[in-house]
Amino acid sequence: MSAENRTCSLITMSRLQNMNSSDVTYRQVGHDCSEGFRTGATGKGVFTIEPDSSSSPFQVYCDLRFGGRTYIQRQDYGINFNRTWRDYREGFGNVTGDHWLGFEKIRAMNDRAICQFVIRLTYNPRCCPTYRQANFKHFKLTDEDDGYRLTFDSLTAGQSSKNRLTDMLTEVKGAKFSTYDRDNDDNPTGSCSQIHGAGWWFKNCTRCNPNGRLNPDAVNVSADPEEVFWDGDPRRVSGVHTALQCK
Ligand SMILES: [Ca+2]
Repeated sequence: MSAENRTCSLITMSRLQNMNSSDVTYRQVGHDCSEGFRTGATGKGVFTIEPDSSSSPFQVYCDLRFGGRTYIQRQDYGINFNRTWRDYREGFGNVTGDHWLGFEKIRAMNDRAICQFVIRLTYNPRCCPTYRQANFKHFKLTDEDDGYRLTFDSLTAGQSSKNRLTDMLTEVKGAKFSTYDRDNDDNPTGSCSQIHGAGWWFKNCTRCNPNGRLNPDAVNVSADPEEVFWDGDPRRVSGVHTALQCK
């Protein structure tokens, strides 16, 4: 579908109330949330998108500010992210709350678009600054046979220094994804996914664990390898939001 046709296909549908989530129809905003932003959609919430490479539309959580971001992961409430390879491929959770969108949907969205990978951590206590963020340019994943290998060009310098998250991804660039039931890491004697209780792009192993177990009410940094952590950051993470912002 051409960009013009995609724009013309913008469909405004009311969110239908009092129905099961699987029956609810959400406004369609085009190929991804970034296109929704460009065509005038506003707000934050669940919308329907249909990437060119997808066989059918699906629901995503959009933040229609800052260029429009499509969430691929959200962790605020502490659902279990220690899941199987299949779960990470197909997605889990609910887009209205904590979820992983799923590699096949992420790849469909990213297939013909140039996207930034945006990762934002929020903290408890909620104080100065309340979040830190890093944006990585030209995010791409390889296919399942190649282990959904993580590639990107570089960290952008878009954030002010006080809100800039330390770069913990460049050192795992090129790594395959691993889950507890599929060990693709560089640790010859063990499973990084089992050590850290999470799916992630591990080498041997990691200095960040955004899919680890969340403890939103805790204040001090934990030494538990299965909890969410981000080296270089002295505070306990209370939320993780990961999104794509595409052109
Ligand atoms: Ca291993």
